[in-house]
Amino acid sequence: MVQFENQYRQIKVKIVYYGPALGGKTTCLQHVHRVTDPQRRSRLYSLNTASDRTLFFDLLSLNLGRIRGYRLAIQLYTVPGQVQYNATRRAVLAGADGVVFVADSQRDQHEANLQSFANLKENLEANGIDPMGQPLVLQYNKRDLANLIPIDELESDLNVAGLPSFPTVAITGDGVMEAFAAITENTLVSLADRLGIDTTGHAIERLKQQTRTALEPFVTASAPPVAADDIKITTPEHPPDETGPLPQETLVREAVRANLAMTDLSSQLELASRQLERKARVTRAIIEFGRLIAHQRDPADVLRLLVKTAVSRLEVQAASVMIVPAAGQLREAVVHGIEHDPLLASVVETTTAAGAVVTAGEPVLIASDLEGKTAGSVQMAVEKAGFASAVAVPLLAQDRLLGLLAVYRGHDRPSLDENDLELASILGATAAMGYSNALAFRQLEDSNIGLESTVDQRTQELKTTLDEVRRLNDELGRLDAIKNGLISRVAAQLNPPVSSLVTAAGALESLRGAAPEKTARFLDIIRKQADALAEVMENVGQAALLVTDPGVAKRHDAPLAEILRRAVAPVRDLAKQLEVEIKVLSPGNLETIACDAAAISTALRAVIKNAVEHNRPGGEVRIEVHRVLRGSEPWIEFKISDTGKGIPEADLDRVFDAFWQGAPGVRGENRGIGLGLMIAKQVVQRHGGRISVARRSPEGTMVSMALPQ
Ligand SMILES: Nc1nc2c(ncn2[C@@H]2O[C@H](COP(=O)(O)OP(=O)(O)OP(=O)(O)O)[C@@H](O)[C@H]2O)c(=O)[nH]1
Ligand SMILES: [Mg+2]
Repeated sequence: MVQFENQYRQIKVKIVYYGPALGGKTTCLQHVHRVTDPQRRSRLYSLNTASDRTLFFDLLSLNLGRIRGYRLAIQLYTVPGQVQYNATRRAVLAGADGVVFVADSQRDQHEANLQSFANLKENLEANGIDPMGQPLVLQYNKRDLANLIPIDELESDLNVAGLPSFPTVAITGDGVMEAFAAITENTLVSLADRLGIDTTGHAIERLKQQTRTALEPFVTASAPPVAADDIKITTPEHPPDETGPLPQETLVREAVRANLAMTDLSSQLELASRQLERKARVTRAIIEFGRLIAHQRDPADVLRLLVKTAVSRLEVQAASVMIVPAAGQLREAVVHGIEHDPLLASVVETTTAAGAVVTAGEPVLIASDLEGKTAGSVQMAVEKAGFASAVAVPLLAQDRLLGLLAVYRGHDRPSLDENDLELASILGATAAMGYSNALAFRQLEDSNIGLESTVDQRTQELKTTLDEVRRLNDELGRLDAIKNGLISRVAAQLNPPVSSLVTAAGALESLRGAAPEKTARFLDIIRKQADALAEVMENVGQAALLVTDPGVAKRHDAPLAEILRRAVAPVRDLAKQLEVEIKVLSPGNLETIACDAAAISTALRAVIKNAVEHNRPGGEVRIEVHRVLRGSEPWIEFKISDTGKGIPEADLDRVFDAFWQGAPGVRGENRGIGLGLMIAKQVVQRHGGRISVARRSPEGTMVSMALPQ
C-alpha cells in the first residue's frame, strides 16, 4: 500500500522480493543496493526474528519524477524463504505495491518454487491484495548452475499470466537490474492507475520514460564490490531458541511489524536529518544573503548579488533579473548564462511570459514532471529555451512590483522542486526589500545634493544682495558727506559775493546820475561777483546732478571743436587776469564724439580752470587733443598740462576727492568749492573713460582725460 509522506511531499512505493528459501532474494537486493547507491547514502537494514532475516532498504537516490507533485521513492524488502517463517512473510507482504518472485532454476528446487508461488498468492489474498491485479515480475535465478529447469518449463509452470520474466544470475547481477526496472515501471503505472491518472495518455508515457531514463544507467552498470558494512543487522537481545517451539504466529507477526516500524522509523529519521541539514544550510545561506543585501547602497549591486546567489544556491545554469522601470514594461537588468531571458522572448497575445507571471503575482515552478502545474506560456518559453525546469518569482516590496527573478535548470540535473521554489521566493523577497531600500537611499542622496546646491545658491544670492546693500550704504554715506560739505562750502562761497554785490549795489544807488566812469568800477564788481555766483551755482547744479543720477551718460554726437570752445571760453578772462596763456593744440580735422556734450565741457573746464588757477604769472596751460587706439577702439584723449608748482607726490591720489583743494593758488586764495575735479572724474567715468593726474618735470601737472569716441 502506497505511503504518502506529506511532510516530505513524497510517495513511498514498496517492492517485495519473494521466493523459495535460498533462491537468491537477498543476493538480488544487495545487488540493487550496491548498484543504485554506490555512495551508501541509504543503509541496508536486516531484521532478525528467530533465525530469519528480512532485508530492506530505501532507494532514495533515484530520481523517478513526480506524481501529483509528490516525489517518488522506493523501498525494497526481502522475506525469509523458509517455510516456517510464513508469519514474517505475510507481515512483510502487507502493503506491497509490487512483487519480484525469485525462483531457483535448479531442478531439485522446482517443487519449492511451486510451493512458494502458491504461498505468495495465499499471503497476498490474506493481506486483501488481488494477486491478479498485483504488479509482479519473475526471475529465474541461478542460471549459471548445472541441472537447470528449462525456461519454457518454468514459464509454463509459473507464468501462465504471461508476466515479464528474466533469467538471472544474482551473484553476478546478470538480469537483476532488468527485472528491477520492469517491476518499478509496472508498479508506478499501477500506482498512477490507482490514483486515477489516465494510464493511456501522455502523462503515463512520460512517467515510463522517466523511469527508464532513471534506471537505464544502472542496468548497464557493473556492481561495485560488496562492502563489509553493507548490512546493518538488528538483532533481538535474547535470540530465540531455534530448537524450541515456534512462537505463536500472531506474536511473530507483531514482533516483525514492530521491528519493521522501528527500522522504517530509523530510515525516516535519517531522511529527516538529511533534510534538516539541508534546511540549516539554506537558512544560513538566507541569513548571509540578507546581511550582504542590507549593506548594499547601489540598486544595481543588489540585483547582481541576487543573480549570483540564486545561481550558486539553486545550482542552476541560467538566471536573470528583470525590473520594471517607473510605469514601464519589464526589462532585463542582470542576465547570467543566457543571452536573453526566455520569458521576455516569447509573446502570446501581446503579453510576454514574464508579464503573465507578474500579473499573476505568485512564484511559479515549472518542471517537466508528470503532473506539474501547467503554466501555459511560461512552460512553453522554458521548454523552447531548452531548459527542463525553472522558477520565476515576482519581486515585490510593500506590494509594489519591482521586477522578476527567473532561474533555469537544464535536463542534466534533477528538476527544480518546491524547496527550490521556496528558497528562490525568500531570496527574491529579501532582494526586493534591499533593492527598494537602495532606490530610496539613492533618491534621498539625490534630493540632498539638490537641497545643498539650492542652499548654496540662495546663500550666494543673499551675500550678493548684502554686498549691494553695503555698497549702496557706503555710497549713501559718501553722498551725504558731499552734501554736507557742499552746503557749508556753498554758504561760505556765497557770502563774499553776496555782500560785495550788496555793497556795490548800494554804492551804485548813491551814484545815481553820476558820470559813467564813476559807476564803471561798481558795475565791474557786480559783474565779477555775479560770475562768481554763477559758477558756484553751476558747480552745485552739476554736483546735484551727479548725486541724483549716477547712471550712464546720455550721449549724442557732438563736434569736438564745440566742446573745446565751451570749455575754454569761460576761463579766458580768468587766465588773462592771472597772466596765464592758454594754448589749444588740436589736429585741424577734429571729428565728433558721442557724449553728453554739456557734461564733458564742464569737466574739461574744471580741469582747465584748475590748471590756470594753480599756475604762475607768465605760465601757460596747454590743451592737447589726440585720437588714440585702445585695443581696436578709437578714443579721444585730452591732455591738460600747466606750469604751476605741481601737486606733491603724496597728494596725487587725493586730487579727485570732494572738496580737496591742495595748496593755495597763484593769488594765495582758493576759488570755487573744490568739486571741480571730482565732478570731472565722475563725468569721465560715466562715459566709460579714464582720468589720471601726473607730475610733470621740471614743473607743473598734467591731467589726462580719455573717452571712447
Ligand atoms: N551460483 C549461484 N549462486 C547463487 C545465485 N544467487 C544466489 N546464490 C547463492 O545462493 C545462496 C542463497 O542466497 P540468498 O540470496 O541468501 O537466498 P535467499 O533467497 O535470500 O534465501 P532465504 O533468505 O533463506 O530465503 C547464497 O549462497 C548465494 O550466494 C546465483 O544466481 N548463482
Ligand atoms: Mg534471504
